[in-house]
Amino acid sequence: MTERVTGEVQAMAEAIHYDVTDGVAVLSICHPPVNALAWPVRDGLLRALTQAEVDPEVGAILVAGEGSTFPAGADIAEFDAAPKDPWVPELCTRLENCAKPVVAELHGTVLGGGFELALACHYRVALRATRVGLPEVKLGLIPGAGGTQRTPRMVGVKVALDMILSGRILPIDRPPYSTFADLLVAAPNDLRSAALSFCHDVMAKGPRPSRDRQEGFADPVATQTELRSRAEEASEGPENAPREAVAAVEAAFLLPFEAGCAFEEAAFAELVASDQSKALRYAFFAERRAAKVPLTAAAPLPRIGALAVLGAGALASQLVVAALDAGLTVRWGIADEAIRDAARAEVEDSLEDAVSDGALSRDVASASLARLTCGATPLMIRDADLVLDASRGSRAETAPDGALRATAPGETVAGVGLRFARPAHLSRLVEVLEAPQAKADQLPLALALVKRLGKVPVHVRSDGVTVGGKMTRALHRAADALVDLGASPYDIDAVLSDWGLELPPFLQRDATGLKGVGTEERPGGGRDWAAVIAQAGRSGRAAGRGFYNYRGDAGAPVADPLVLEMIERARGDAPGLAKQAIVPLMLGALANEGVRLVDRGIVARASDIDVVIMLGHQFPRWRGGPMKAAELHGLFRVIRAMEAIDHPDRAFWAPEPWLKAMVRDGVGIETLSA
Ligand code: T1G
Repeated sequence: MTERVTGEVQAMAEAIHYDVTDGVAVLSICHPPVNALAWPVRDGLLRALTQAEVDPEVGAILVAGEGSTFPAGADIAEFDAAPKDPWVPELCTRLENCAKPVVAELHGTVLGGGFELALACHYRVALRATRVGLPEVKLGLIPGAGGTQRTPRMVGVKVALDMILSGRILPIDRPPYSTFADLLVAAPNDLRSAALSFCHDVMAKGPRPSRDRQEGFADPVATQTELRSRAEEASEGPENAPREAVAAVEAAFLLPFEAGCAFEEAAFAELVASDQSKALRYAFFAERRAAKVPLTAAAPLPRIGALAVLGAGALASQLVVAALDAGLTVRWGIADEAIRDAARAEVEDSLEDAVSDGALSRDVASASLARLTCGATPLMIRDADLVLDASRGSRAETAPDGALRATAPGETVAGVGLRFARPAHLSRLVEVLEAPQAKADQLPLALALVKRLGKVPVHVRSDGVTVGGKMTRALHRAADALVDLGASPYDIDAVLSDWGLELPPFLQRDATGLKGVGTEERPGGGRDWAAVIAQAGRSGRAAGRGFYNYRGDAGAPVADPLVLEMIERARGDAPGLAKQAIVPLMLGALANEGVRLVDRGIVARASDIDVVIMLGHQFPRWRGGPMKAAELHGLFRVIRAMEAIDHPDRAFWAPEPWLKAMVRDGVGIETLSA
């Protein structure tokens, strides 16, 4: 008769269920939605482990996750507070030092600290569909619970650094990641019985600490070569975590395990306190906040299986690819048969390119194409769950009532419009524009479609002008004002490019084109320098010269002394502007504009603005977006910089009351919501 002792270990947090079956103590983690290793889980696990170690009935220990996944990592929200013992590394050490064999039962997405916990267990039994990864670098961190030490010992520095530097989520049932599993189980219903049976098999064998494994270091010469090249690569980028990750993995190769862990711990402590990691952790939650479908959804959201896309232009074609990538069935409505065939061929080519690049497997590409039907619009609409109209101008298709509109720049929406950042099949951002007269059920439907496409929706109360457009105009207005004050456009671009802007304002305006940007005099005062330059027949990059000259085939931008002369002539005397004022003034102007957008209820919260600018306007994610960057730079410094300049456009540069209130109250950008 199987002796079953079931119950909560005394004073153990609710997060761990403890059950002994046939001599195996099963420690089940229950902390939805992803079993993040929050303090209750860590505390409960430690207590349960202690209980299992002393229980004479127990010959082996099984650690498992309830619900959708084994732990998907440490609790990211906890990093902004002082660590609360036991911390994840301590837990890993306790698991690895356990005198009884410890087995991890893996399913779902086993990431970060969850993966490190699994490696600290002596053995791993995994569902074939399990995916693993070390995504800490996406948070400006490195694995901080032994991941940089145990992983290379098992799979070598190349695979370990591929995992750590890419942060990718990987299939455990494929080499080399299958090295992490001692047993792979195909059917979910068989996982527990297989894991329990494996526990019995290893009871006699005893523990096998991962830290004692050395197969990953079998070729020291190749290891050293790999480490050197990775160190060079990592030194080039602006982010610190990749550099620290390479150094920590090198420590694993050169130092004893404990010393390597101490190195990792010190590097982790420095990174977790850094502005880069604060910005990246903020970005993680900001995207999820933006994507929440409002609870006011009148009717339950429909299952979106078949999507009709109308139109034959580039956007429609990109939307078709995005929908196919998301696993949807696509019914592509194009009236003209010749255009239809050409459009389908274009999508086939796009998928073929993805297969050639290794981005898609042949099977996936074929399965996607099998889900694509092209035809006359009325026919394509008939069996679709939802219609997305991306048709344009003369080729506008007859969209049915209730169709969602994929809008183009400059287009005004009557109900709800989806403004996809381009290229729509690659970019993750969609600004969901809700005009005042939109019907109640359109917004939740639009948000649900964007999420179903695997993209990040940001809800914007506007009938056409996007948050991206408003913030870009604010950046240009600020950049022009700095030129009014005596700065050169080339210095402004250089300073902002060094700060991290991939496309600084004057290069950006050349790329977009300078024609028809408006009058030279700005309404609030100061000049629109793009209009001044355009007046001189310099219309931008496409014409070979704008603020810059564009040389050679690559069109490399080169500063032009004639432009500086033109500016000096038009500007006359100017007070002059120190280069170190450029960043705080740029951040001040953007933060001011962001506060106005929240104040007017155009967006629900400041972090939505950061999501738009990071995902759709090449703002460095490790800066967290303009609002977070202003906070990290120091709102007081930003406000002082704005108050210190004497520019005629006073309304634009006067610090918004909310910004001042945040400084006064010592609160962060996350608190800024409509
Ligand atoms: N911590 C806290 N909350 C988390 C979380 C985490 N690690 N992961 C997810 N959530 C929340 C998320 O905010 C959302 O909350 C809900 O769970 C569903 O998430 C020590 C230092 C696992 C692939 O980086 O990649 O371990 O909005 O919408 O699309 O070395 O979540 O419902 O309130 O994303 O199904 C490393 C991050 C941490 C994994 C699931 N781990 N998470 O995707 O759901 S650092 C990660 C994900 C670390 C160690 C280091 C994804 C997912 P809400 P979701 P999903």
